[in-house]
Amino acid sequence: MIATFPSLHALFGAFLIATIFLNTYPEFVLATSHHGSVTRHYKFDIRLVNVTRLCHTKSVVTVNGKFPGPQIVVREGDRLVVKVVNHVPNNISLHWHGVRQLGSGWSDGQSYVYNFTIVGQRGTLFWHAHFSWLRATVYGPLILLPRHNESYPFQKPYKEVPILFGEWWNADPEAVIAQALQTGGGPNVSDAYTINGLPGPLYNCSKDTYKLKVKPGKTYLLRLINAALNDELFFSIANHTLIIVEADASYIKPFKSNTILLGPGQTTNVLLKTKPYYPNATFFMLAKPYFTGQGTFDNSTVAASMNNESFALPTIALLQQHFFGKANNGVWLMHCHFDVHLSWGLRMAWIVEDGKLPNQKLPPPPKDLPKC
Ligand SMILES: [Cu+2]
Repeated sequence: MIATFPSLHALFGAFLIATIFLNTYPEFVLATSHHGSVTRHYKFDIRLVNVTRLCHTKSVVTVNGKFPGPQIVVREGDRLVVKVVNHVPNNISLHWHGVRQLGSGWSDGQSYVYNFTIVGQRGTLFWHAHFSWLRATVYGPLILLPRHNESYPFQKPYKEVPILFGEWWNADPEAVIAQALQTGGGPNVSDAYTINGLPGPLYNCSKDTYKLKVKPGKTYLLRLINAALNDELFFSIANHTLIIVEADASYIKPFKSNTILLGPGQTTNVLLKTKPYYPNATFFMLAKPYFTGQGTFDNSTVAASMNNESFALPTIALLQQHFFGKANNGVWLMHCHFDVHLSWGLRMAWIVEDGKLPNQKLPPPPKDLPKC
């Protein structure tokens, strides 16, 4: 829900909306500068916390007790060091979704100190748990600002606001997928979609709505992240047109749309221009799933797989050699970002071998890499 306030009240509202300051988060430990490039240190404690939605209270896995998780803010060219300490019984690993990880393939999907540099990317990405269905609650924004001396290739926004879409199960998502795998059927669908962790007013017994208070006649940059597990989502704001300026941490040629569709794992930046003067108006901000099938059990879907007999892993990475020529070697998991499909096995590994040039060789594993 979005509320437009006349300017007098707007000052108050401005304090309530999420804004981006680099040094104000408890999980942000310190930034050190070396030859102009900055290393930003974060500390992530994986903890169980009680969360109540739709009148159901349950213990959920979180980072630093937050649901959704804390946001990370870096600039292009920065090095990011995240120390992850796991205090819960579940295994966990974190995936830095969309980060190219050039030469830092070791820093993805392990549980230890992640250490990588943001190269040639700016925009919005996100991080999430990459173990079982834990990403239902373990996720947060990964905001890549342009370098210090660079500006956006579009109108400078008055404020920037992360908008995360998610799914809430009243039951434990780990139990939901465990039961589905046992029976062979589709997992129970979630009980609500959420915006910034809150289900909004359209669900039974829902007490929490995300409200973005805005000033009239200003331009806001909304950083949209579809962190839902199993659904493509349509998003729109009543009576407003969005200007899409970035997708998956790449600038794009801007275009206008009233509605956008985001698949799970996709991120995009949109500009929202608020109405000039609209006292006490509220506009709904809505996310709705794209849905064509019937029911959750479908044999042909269950059988879907990328590692069937018609496909064999190449021994050399032909695509890499032909099209990229960049050093991004290592072993990469490619998978559908619908978690239910991932659970059913829709995944494969890409092996990108070392090239001849020095920057095409994977460095040895860091000393602190956990042993199996
Ligand atoms: Cu992902």
